[in-house]
Amino acid sequence: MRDIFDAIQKSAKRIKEAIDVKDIGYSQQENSSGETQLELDIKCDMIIAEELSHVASVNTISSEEKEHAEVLHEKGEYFISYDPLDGSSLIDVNLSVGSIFGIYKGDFGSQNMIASCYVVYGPRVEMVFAENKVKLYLLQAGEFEFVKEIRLGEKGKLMAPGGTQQNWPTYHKEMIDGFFKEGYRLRYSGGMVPDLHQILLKGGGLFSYPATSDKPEGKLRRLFEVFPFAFIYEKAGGVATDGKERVLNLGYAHLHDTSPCFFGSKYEAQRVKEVYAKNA
Ligand code: FBP
Repeated sequence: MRDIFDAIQKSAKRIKEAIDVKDIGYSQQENSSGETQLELDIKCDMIIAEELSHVASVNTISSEEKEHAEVLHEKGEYFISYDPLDGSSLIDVNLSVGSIFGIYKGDFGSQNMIASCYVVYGPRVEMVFAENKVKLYLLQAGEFEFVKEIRLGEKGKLMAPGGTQQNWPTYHKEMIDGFFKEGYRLRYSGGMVPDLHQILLKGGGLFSYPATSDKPEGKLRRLFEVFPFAFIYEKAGGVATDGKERVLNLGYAHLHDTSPCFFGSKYEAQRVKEVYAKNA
């Protein structure tokens, strides 16, 4: 695992350098979700694939930016899914973006997940790595230094409601409005990594990206985004659900499958489960 951790750190430093290079625009290619790829998406994908290719324990990798998985070392025991530059469309307005990694043993799948990690590229570069504990690292003078262990409170103050509101189910809108009536503060940038990082570091709240009329299976991808954050939120003492069941009990049929998702402290997640049990 140490060699994977080191490869992710090397990737993060190289991606930060790539982000700082100006004039990287849109390529003419599309990813598996039909989204036009930034040249930066492709470059960051290549950086991670290259760094992981040097790690003998990595059997197979799967990227949000590529249709198919890629076998690197047939004798390796770890399978790694990653979103190389989540929220990349925010680069041109200078908002924070991130890289997300899911680490699985023996094969992909929530039941095989043994660690997960994300890097947030903002005013500072920070990394959160979760195995049994959730640990925060800060990039300082070219090295990631351990800062602290992260734990969520039972209840928070922040609300990050994703998706287009006009396409939310009525009961979902009423639930979100109810939280705001309780005094929750809106914190949503459109970047999954910084939005979830903020809730983790500020002690709690709720991030939601529900099933909507335009995205009935949700938008966020199970292997590349939802499972890794579910693992981190649970290890930090929080909850990750699709509204009906635990995210880490979900399977997947195709690498790019999506899922509605809610990540938060226990108090907020309980409300989600109650509302969705009655309505969904
Ligand atoms: P990409 O992987 O294409 O960047 O999309 C993912 C994402 O940008 C997440 O980072 C974010 O949580 C979500 O989409 C925002 O979606 P919306 O703009 O529909 O709220």
